[in-house]
Amino acid sequence: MSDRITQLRTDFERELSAATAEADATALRDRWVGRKGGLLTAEMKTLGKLSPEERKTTGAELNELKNYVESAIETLLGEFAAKREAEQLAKERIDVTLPGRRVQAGHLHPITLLRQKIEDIFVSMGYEIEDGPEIETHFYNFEALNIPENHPARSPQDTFYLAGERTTELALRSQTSTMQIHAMQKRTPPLRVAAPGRVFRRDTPDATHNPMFYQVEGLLIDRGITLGDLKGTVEEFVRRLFGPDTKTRFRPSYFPFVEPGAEIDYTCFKCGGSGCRVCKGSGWIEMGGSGMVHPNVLRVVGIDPEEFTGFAFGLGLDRLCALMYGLDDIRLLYENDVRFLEQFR
Ligand code: FA5
Repeated sequence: MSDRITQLRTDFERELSAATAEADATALRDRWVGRKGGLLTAEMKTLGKLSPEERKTTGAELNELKNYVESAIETLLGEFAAKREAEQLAKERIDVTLPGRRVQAGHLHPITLLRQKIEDIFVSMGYEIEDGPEIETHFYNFEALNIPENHPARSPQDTFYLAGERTTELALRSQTSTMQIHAMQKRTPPLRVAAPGRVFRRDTPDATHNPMFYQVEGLLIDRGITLGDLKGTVEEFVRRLFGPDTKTRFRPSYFPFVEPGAEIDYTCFKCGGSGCRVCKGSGWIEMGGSGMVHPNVLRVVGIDPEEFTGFAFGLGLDRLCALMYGLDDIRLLYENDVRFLEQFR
């Protein structure tokens, strides 16, 4: 073998062992066997200058070297490609034995849980559950409920009017008592209806007040209904909701749509009756209003007050919820703090 070819081979092998990256291998290929400017390609071109005898042996040796160079570079490129593929696979590897990530499922709001419980109690006592509008006309908000023109409840300081003006016909209902009218318009007595829903008032928020809160209205109309039936029903309702130990009391009060009227209190959810900041020292918390349906209200919906009497009551759900879950502030219910809500899962 000619010295020249031996030298070329040695040079190539040194460069080959120095190639540590895929780019080195491709550069090596261009440098040695590239179609343009490849070292061996150029060497081939010099064969023409040799004698026919020399050309034969040197040509064969050169060819052999070229094949060797090509296959060595091919092998090296193959090794780099395999390495690249293995790295990619390692990156994409999934450990199927790892524990899964738990998807957090939603759950019902405490007010909804209480509402469902209350609906169940009313249904078991023979009441139909009814839903109604949150935006009402003057007729349902005031007139039909026997609320006189100059009553404070009509004032924009208490009621949210839709255009912010008292003269507007439409307002957000400030009590579920509007549902008494809807219920009686749809049915003929005897009837029993319970209507839970949202109500709105311009109240300053504190531990027992929120501008948006929930009430449930109960209404029963039949022949010969008395105040005793009202008391018995409310007491039974509270016992079924909170157990036999919860005490209620009735205080005479005025609501234009009942006569007589009474406020219903129950033992304070915070102190249990001894007196605290939440119940302002009295030991009692106001749960709702009640009374015997006013004859004027019955007449508005075409029921003869000489033949039928009935009672109605409206309870605040937020305060019932506070009692049930031992909350010391009803505003917690509307802050949407997940740490609070998660406890009702
Ligand atoms: C009424 O709303 C009458 N409609 C109740 C009624 C119905 C009387 C049927 C007669 C016959 P009152 O304004 O007192 O009554 O409200 C009833 C209850 O709602 C209150 O006892 C209280 O538990 C709750 N409540 C009132 N204002 C708020 C408020 N801002 N935030 C949370 N709860 C409230």
